[in-house]
Amino acid sequence: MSSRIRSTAAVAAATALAFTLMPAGTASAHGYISNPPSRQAQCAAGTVSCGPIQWEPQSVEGPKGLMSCSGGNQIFSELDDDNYGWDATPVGTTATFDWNLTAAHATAEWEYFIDGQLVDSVDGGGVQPPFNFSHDVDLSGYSGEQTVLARWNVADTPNAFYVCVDVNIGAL
Ligand SMILES: [Cu+2]
Repeated sequence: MSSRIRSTAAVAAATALAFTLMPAGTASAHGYISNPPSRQAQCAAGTVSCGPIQWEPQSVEGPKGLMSCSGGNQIFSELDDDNYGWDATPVGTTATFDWNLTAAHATAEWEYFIDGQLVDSVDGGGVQPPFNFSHDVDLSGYSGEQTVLARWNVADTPNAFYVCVDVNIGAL
């Protein structure tokens, strides 16, 4: 076997291993909140100028349990910057969050936080959600400009998807 063929075989083996390590059915297929426009939705719409997140707003995936808008992904680090120029969408004391999925992962639950405090939790029942759905979240304990951190906890992987949405509560 020539060394060239050997190295090709090694690359093929490494590629096969990488795919084995990925959760089933991933690639770049997941989901995010499209409205009110989340930080990654604003990147995708060109409302603000962003790095690679503009091409894949659905891909903010990280280990469960983080409280970070980027899900710990350094390549999406602008999502963690509260002073990046995000639009804060006026909402009432209840806001409707519209999710847009590109893969309907079986879901443990969705969680909504403000300032690290759990505001609402929606049970996913461990089943696949529809590709588009909405949650009405009671924000009446808060007012003014706030950042809502949503976590979508996948039922059958160790991971979650992270979405931050800037809102102006009570302004609508
Ligand atoms: Cu996915």
